[in-house]
Amino acid sequence: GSGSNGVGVGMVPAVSRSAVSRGVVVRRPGFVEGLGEHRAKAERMFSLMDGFLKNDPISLQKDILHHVEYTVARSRFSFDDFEAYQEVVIGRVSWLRDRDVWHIVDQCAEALNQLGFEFEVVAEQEGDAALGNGGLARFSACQMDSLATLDYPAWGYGLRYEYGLFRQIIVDGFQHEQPDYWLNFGNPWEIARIHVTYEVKFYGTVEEVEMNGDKQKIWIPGETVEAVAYDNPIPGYGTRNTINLRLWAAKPSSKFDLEAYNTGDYINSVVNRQRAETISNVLYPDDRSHQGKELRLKQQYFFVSASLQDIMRRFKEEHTNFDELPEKVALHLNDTHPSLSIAEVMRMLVDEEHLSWKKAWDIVCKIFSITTHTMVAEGLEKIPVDLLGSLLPRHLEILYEINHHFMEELKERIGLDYSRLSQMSIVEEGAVKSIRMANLSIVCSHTVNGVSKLHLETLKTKTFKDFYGLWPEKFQCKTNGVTQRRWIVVSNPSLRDLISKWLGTEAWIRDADILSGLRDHVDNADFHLEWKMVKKVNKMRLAEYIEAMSGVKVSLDAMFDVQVKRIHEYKRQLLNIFGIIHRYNCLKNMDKDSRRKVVPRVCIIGGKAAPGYEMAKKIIKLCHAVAEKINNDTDIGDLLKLVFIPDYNVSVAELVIPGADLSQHLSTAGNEASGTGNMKFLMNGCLLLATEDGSTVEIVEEIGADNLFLFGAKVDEVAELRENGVSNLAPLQNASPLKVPLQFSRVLRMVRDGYFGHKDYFKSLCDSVEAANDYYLLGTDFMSYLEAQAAADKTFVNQEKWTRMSILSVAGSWRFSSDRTIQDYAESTWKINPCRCPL
Ligand code: GPU
Repeated sequence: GSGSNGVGVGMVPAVSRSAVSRGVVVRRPGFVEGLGEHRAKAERMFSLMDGFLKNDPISLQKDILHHVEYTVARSRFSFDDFEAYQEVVIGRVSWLRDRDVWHIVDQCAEALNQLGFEFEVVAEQEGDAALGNGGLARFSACQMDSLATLDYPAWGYGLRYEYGLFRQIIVDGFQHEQPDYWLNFGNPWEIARIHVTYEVKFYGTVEEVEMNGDKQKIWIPGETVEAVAYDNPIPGYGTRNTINLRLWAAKPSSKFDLEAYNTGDYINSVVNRQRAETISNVLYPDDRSHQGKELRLKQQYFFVSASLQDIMRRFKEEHTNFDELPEKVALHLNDTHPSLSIAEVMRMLVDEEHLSWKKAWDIVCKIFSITTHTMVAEGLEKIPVDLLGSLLPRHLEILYEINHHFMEELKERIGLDYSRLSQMSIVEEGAVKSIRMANLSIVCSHTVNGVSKLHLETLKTKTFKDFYGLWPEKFQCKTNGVTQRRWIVVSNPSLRDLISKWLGTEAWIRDADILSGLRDHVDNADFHLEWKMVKKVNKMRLAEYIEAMSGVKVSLDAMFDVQVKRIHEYKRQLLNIFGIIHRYNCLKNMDKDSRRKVVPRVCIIGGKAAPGYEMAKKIIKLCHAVAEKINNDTDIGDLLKLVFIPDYNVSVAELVIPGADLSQHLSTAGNEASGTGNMKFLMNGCLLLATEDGSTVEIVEEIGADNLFLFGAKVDEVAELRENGVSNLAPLQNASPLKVPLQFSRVLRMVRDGYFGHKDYFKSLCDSVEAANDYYLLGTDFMSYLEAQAAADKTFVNQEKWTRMSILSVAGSWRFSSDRTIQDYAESTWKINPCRCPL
């Protein structure tokens, strides 16, 4: 389901179009340092490759035909587009041979066209690798792209899920989930490293043994599975640097358990062994909070254990002294999901390498850093002690010991303040005793990063206030970013060409700062004309897709208004839908003359709901119910359309984002840690209608408040508004003395009374925003929201002003390139330098 992604898609690895989750691990200082012999060999190979492996169309054709004949033996059979796609990838972009993959796109296109294939069609054969849920995972993919392009010697690690994020299908307006068996026809990008395998152990007991006169704990595990490495190349742009995303698949251990096979129950033994594979089978589809599930914990440890064995093996190949570990290895935890790594490295150093606890702890504290991606404390990961103790008994002991030392240190620093001690403890007492993974990570990491200024401020003053008091220097801000290679170059080729033409260079593709140069042309009439043409082309592409998906014909003169992201109450898709119902009411009450002045709108909503998240699923159904009413009202015609785009994923995003005029980011202030969708729309010249939340605050800093449409309560007003329904801070611009404006009550009543059908089904949804329960302040923010919408309408009529704002948005997006984010991480968190490969 890659949609029509335009030129270029096929040559970019699946993984960089994907959403990958989990940790990013960085190795310093990298590449071939200290490997004189290897370096000489590599250089010789590179120079031979330059001679043999040419990238002209004829050589490429030879390659493709070679593979058709000798790899898949298909020359005598039908050889279709999908196979052509696979062959091009396997034959040409295998990463050991690639040099600057991005620059052979045109040659590949020509080679394929001469063989009778259409390049665009071949490129579309590639589907998404949906190895993550939402913003967190896609941010990892952008980071990998930037790490490669900026020549950093980094490795990414994750799980090779056989089932990625579910496919969303809509039946009668309800979401249904279907498995995404994405590896069905193989994945030509990956290289199975069948010899890179590690044993990962679970369960069992801990025993104390005598060793050289000392007592030593050892773990006698009860179950062993094998982790097999699958490598996915991430080529940088304009560089030979290709980094590796190593994904682990679980396989039954190759060791035979003689006992099991001798009991005579051969069939069952085999079946049981096979169960090991389930560990990496499926991605958990809720994009936060999956607490207390054994399989989830197994996945986390499987991932952590295999990755750390791999990292330690590489370290030990060249070094014998663990004092050097912090010089050579930096481990970055992408949220707390891989934070068992801390206990695992301690176990490796103390139990296996026989370092003293103190020495091991000193080393561990120098290699870990973490980024947290959530605002709300309730979202922080906890692991029940019972579960952990049964699956990883030795790790639980280690965690208790880490906590013991930490508590001793803390008592010395803050005294016997028991309430504070218990809040900061890594172990949470209570009904379900559990391990607080965030506290563990903060204690052990040398740096704790927030993903926007606002997020960091919340971490410092609320979520981790006590830790900030203890270690203020640990807390840093690394505002998120997105890669312009994916979000402009690949997904918006018309804009790419226009930008390059007016800047007179393609250098912005590697150096986003240059984009700010667009400001020089902001008043040029010719530029405006071409700018509007590009948007039109992208809107046509999107309109065709909408018609194909939903049967709804939309007018290109309408404002395309988009909200696409995971469905969450805090992201307030419901506010959007209520706004649409209000707009519908207004239209219905207008006379013909007034209607003529209305700006037509196409409202587009897309996003997946976690399968068990009921409110989110009801929001999807409500969207369809409202769409049915509005879209079939002949009275309304083109003035208002509502479409839900099913199965929102990266491929769909590549189509939708360039085609949007306006995009909505409606989270109640203080809830979205950063947000990255806002940056993608910004890069595509789409105006934002947004609350002052997460990274939007910094977008405002960069482009100015008059170049987007802001609304809603500010972060420091939210608590008071929740309490009392009023704010005693600077009076809200549009504050209404009533907590709930009439317009809001009217819309709510319509839904309650069954105007859109399904009265009973929507009841709990309505209850959740009723004045007494309205935790996310939909009622409070409603008038302000409508005013921002009205401002957007008014501006859209003035196309010159709109185009100016659009240009200034793209110009200001330079600051939200993930290249800037990664450079900041490299310099101030990981302390690594680029290692440019010989060209
Ligand atoms: N995010 Br924690 C997710 O998508 N899923 C999660 O489980 C967690 C965070 C997002 C944040 O919601 C978003 O604000 C942020 O931009 C993104 O991570 C990357 O930092």
